Amino acid sequence: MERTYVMIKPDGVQRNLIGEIITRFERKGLKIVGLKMLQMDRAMAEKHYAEHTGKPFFEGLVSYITSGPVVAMVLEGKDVVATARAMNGATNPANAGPGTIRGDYAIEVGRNVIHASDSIDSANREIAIYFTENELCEYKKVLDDWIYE
Ligand code: DAT
Ligand code: MG
Repeated sequence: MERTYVMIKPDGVQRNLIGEIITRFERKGLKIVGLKMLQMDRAMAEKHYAEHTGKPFFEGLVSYITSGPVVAMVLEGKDVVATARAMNGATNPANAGPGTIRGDYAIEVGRNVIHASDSIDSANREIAIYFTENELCEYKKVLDDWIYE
């Protein structure tokens, strides 16, 4: 089953959105297979956002993402990479539709509350930054048969 990396950013934690956001993914039917809170340091931020190194917003992005604890999670489900991206909404909350996390809870691109991997390759790379193999749980839920046919 496909996995993706999702992270509630420091503003999401500070704004008391942890429960709200996790609830959305749970209610969708996605399975949480890894979950923890951590404080990112600069090295971790540079690794996570390596593709954006040198861009005008990079320094602001690193300082924002290291400004407080984040909630890191791995979600599992059919097409979960695309599904989590769709649930998060557009990168700039101004373009994120209502009903998406960024559309409902954010205003500015530099405070957009949530991250999700943009491809299966990115997901594998990002999951490995935050989680060891034994921190990820493989388990069956009784509702699985009511979510998948
Ligand atoms: P996403 O988080 O939707 O995958 P991204 O990978 O293009 O978007 O960018 C990573 C983060 O960097 C994004 O969540 C917010 C910030 N960012 C992106 N483009 C930006 C811009 N033009 N100005 C300021 N911050 C930006
Ligand atoms: Mg991205």
